[in-house]
Amino acid sequence: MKHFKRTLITSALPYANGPVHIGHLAGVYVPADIYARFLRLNGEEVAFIGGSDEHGVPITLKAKKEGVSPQDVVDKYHGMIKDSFEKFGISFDVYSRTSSKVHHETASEIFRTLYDKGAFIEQTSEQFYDEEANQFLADRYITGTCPKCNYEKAYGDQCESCGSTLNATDLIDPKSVLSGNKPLMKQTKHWFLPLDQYEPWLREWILESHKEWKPNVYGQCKSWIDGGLNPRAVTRDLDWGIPVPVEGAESKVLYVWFDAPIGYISATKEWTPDWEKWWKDSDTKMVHFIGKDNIVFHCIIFPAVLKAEGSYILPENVPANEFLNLEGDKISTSRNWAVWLHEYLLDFPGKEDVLKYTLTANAPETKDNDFTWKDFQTRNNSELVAIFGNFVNRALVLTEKYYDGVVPEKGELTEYDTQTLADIITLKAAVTRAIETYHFREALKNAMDMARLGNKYLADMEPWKVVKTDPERVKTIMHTALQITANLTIVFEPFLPFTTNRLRGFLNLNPLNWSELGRTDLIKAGHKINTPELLFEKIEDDAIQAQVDKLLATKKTNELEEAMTNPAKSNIEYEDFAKLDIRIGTIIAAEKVAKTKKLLKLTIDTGLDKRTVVSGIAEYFEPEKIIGQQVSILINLAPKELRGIESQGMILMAENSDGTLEFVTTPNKTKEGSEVR
Ligand code: B3M
Ligand code: ZN
Repeated sequence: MKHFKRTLITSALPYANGPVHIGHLAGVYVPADIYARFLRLNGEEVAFIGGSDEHGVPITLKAKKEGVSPQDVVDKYHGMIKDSFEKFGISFDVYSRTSSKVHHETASEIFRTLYDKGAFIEQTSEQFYDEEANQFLADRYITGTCPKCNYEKAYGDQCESCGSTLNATDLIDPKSVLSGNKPLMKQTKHWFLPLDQYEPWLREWILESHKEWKPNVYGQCKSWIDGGLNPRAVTRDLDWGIPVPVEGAESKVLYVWFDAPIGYISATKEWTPDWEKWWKDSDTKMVHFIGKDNIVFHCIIFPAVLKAEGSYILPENVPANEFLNLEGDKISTSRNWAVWLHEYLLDFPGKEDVLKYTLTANAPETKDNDFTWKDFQTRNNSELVAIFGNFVNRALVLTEKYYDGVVPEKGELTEYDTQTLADIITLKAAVTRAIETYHFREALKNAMDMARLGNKYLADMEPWKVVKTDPERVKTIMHTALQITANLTIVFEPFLPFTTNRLRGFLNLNPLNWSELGRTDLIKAGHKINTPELLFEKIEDDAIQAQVDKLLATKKTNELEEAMTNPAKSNIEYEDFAKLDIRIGTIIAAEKVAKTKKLLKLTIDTGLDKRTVVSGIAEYFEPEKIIGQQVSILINLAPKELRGIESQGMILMAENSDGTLEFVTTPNKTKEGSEVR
């Protein structure tokens, strides 16, 4: 393996169109932060880069919706995001933003270099255009029906219901988000990066030379490459973004995914005048931390840009994570289905590390994972409090009690003592290997095993009993327990930096390096420790219930909104309405249709006849309970056979937002056969 002189860590730039949530932390920032802190503890030269992605259509749409300028939107959220990251202790060396001057210049320059080299192809194509708004429509400005699943609110680039990637021209019945009109097709010129030309190189660079990449990342790259790469437009017709620095490109901007990764470079420039050694020296190891939806941009498109430019290094690894779900549902900013970091900070002050612990212990490293508040509580109460906290507390309190807080001299070690101390070194090796290979979950588990080791050591040694019979032996036990405690301040430093800082305060110790992890003389006899406090506290049921209730309320609101926004159907003529023959009838018999969940076979007195109707209401009504119920029945609907029964008509039902059903009828009893019109 090549040895690098320094490591450049980038973390995906979150869109400044909303606050950040636990999915962001779990997928990108927590693992990146662990990695950065670990390398720094090892004395390595590290640059940890972050920033806000302030371009792109979601931001312009948000601005439109709120009636403010895009700059207002990004100013607001950039501030919020930066603040949340700071409070969670994400240790960026620089956190920048893509609306900065340096970034505009850097991205323009790179575009211009590629343009001058002839790296782009110019193509005129037909794009959707909104005549009323007088502008071309980006994919996100077009909605319509998904051709794959019939979801009616799919976007021009993606269907959020079935997850398919779409082209705006695939949508059935496309509409402009701006005016609601059907958009026209109009010609426009754009610049494309001919990714197809990079295919042989990408095949070699990724598929041959980076077989060590995570299977989810390697697999996605392989399927993109095997599927055939197409030229990709790197400019857009839009009025928010970086102007295309070419004549004849008025009212065009760089595609957000062209400029955003360049944001890593711009941020480095803002951080240090010596930025080139980070980006152009093959002794720098570059690692991109991202979520799985960003893989193609970081493994294929951005590397192709860097390769075309010619003077930049390429990523050494891209340890992308899968997604974190929340209580069984996909996290969604627009549906407010998320745990927002700024809200967590208010609800659980001082518990930043607890969330980070839970998110790492349950990180979506190899598959999508679920965050539940119950699991959060269990991780805190049964792991942090019951194991880590309990051990540390015992070690410190007993030292205080027996020796007034002065570390005792050790005597001769037993085999058990020696083995315990040796286990620390074994665990150190395991944590190190896991972090170096981006297995942060496993690394944390091994770190926790060190706390378990301490907890078990004290439980087995029972100094509180031995003190009565052999006080000399207790000195050795406590001396050993304190060495384990001191080692915990190192091994947890990458994961729980606020906690290790407090623990060092209790122990009256200075920060130590990773190389010192495993030593058995970190804390010397005669050293005075401080009066201990609790390292973690229990989280009670009511605090958890409050969070669950908050999510339930969100769910209710969403369902209601969806029901309200059920769009009206288009107008019809009175003649069409008059064709419906709706009467009041009474249910006189009802039974379940065998082998179905939803169907009831009803006999209805319509005033004209008694007829059979098969109705999909069995999930909501028991057959016995609806005898005598009056209904509205459409009697001239063409008969239809359902499960071998001929259904003659249809009864009308109203659907509540939660999917439950109500009969549509009159407030007073009405004679069967009365017409509804
Ligand atoms: N803003 C997309 C995202 O948040 C995008 C990442 C840019 S990284 C250069 O998923
Ligand atoms: Zn769909």
